Amino acid sequence: MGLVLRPQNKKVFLKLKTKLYMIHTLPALNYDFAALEPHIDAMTMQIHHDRHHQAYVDNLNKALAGTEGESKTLEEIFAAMSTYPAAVRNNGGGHFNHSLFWEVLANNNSQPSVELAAAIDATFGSLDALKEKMNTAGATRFGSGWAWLSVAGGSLQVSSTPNQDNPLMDVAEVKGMPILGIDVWEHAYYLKYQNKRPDYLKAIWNVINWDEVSRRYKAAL
Ligand code: MN3
Repeated sequence: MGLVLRPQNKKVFLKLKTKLYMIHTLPALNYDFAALEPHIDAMTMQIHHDRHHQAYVDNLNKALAGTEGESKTLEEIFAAMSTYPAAVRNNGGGHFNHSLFWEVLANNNSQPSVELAAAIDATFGSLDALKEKMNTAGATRFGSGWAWLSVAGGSLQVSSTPNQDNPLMDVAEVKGMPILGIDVWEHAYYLKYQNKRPDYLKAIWNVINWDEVSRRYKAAL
């Protein structure tokens, strides 16, 4: 009998511990769900934030419960990503990537800072050339993933990652500090754009928060 009861007691203990150590939480949006209309529709924003992002947060907390990863920041986890289970990679990436995504979007008609604009011109030729390069990276990512603008060694670079990977992970082909990420999962655009990912990628440039991307660029140098 004792052998039967002991695992049950342990299960209760772990459940309590899980509740105590749940550290990751869903960040609130800085704007209304409809703020990015007509380029990104309100229902997509609501489902994307309240359901998809919430699920990444919940599943990350579950995956980390009772492990040493509970005491680590996401950046620390990403640096040793290859040593963690897939659930931490997928949901930790999902939480981080979406937290960044919401902040680099806004309907504020912003432009890159003088410094960022100069770096974009020097690296890609022009802002339009950067947009084209990011759109190609996003459009050619098979299945689900992200297109990234990141900084490494003071230089700008464009890349894409599968699933919820990002350039901070040790498993990324192109590593760096992400300053702009574009979600190319179907859940990011399907209600309005259906299968037309390139149309979504074209439209999203109308709602990029260049003030935030410029701030992140400065911080990443
Ligand atoms: Mn998403």
